[in-house]
Amino acid sequence: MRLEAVELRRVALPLVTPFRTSRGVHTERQALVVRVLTDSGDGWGECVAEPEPSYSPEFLDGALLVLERHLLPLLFAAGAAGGLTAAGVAPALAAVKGHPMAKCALEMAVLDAELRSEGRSFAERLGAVRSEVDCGVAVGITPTVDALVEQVAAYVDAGYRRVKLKIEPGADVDRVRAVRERFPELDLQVDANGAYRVEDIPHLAELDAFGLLLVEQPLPDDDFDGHAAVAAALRTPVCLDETITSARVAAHAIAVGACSVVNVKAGRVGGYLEAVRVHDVCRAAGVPVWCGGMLETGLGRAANLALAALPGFTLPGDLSASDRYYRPDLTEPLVMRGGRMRVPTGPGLGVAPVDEHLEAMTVWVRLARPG
Ligand code: NPG
Repeated sequence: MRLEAVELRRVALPLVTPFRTSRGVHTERQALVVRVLTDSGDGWGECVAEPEPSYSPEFLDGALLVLERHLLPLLFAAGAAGGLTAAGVAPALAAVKGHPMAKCALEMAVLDAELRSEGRSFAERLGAVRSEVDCGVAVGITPTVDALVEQVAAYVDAGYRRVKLKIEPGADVDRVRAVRERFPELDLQVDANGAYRVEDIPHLAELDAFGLLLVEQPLPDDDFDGHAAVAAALRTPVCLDETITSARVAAHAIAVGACSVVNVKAGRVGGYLEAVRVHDVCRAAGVPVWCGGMLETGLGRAANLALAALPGFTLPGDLSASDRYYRPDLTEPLVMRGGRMRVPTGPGLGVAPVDEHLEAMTVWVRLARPG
């Protein structure tokens, strides 16, 4: 393919329900939507970096700067004369260290363009083996325990098959106990986004009483030894999210006993092709994986549905229907039926922005050309 131009677009979508984590409150999702224009047609990508560098060092304005100043020149150098492939994007951008979410957005858009022109879906290309995936939902930290139980009840009524509770010191054991008492059979897990320290291990061990599927990222990103200590002390399986930045890191984390489950997010590891490699490494080691979410619009969520249909994704992901996040979504809504969502089968992502929604949600748009 020949790369002719890249459109960068800042979008803002109000969230249906404010979402609070140990890192702060989200009331709207701001994202960067990327469109690559090639001689074989267009492709769409989404950059999941948040406005603040609080999930990881990446943030939206930084992603924009690195895209415009560093990544797009490399991508144009690789593709303006032809020969651009999705598999070639990561090697072409490798001279820039870090910035996985910005890189993921470009690779996703090129992959979408490539697959649309071939008439193949993301699911087929990534190696999906299922046509539907189980839906999970992530519930933020609510002002009260009662409000939490109420929110969980609404999601259970809507048909979600597993619930993840955000926790932090001071909002953990009592909340999990309250939800467990009301829903004794519910598939339940917790996510700390690194809010605890090794000194908290005895406290974290109290979570063992509630039959959780897993505890996600209890300690800071770089604490492999600490996570291995948590894993040794708790019966509840330890899952890693922020720590896992590549397939190589996943292999290391597993080897040192830091986790027995992995959350896979394409943005965190630099693209959907690396996300497949994380899946492959984990599967070879017998470690189950599930698909994480970053409040994606319908674009990123469609790609996540394809990823979550791979054979090693044996746990439900943070994959919820469009109406749990946005009304309307950027794309046609992705809907849940019987607690499951269909994996898109159309060419590329199988979804595209609805023009009218895209216009309404656009904050600004810029077009970059080679040279
Ligand atoms: O359903 O997309 C979703 C949200 C799942 O809790 C979720 N994501 O820490 O994993 C996380 C959290 C997140 C949200 C991370 C936004 C980064 C941005």
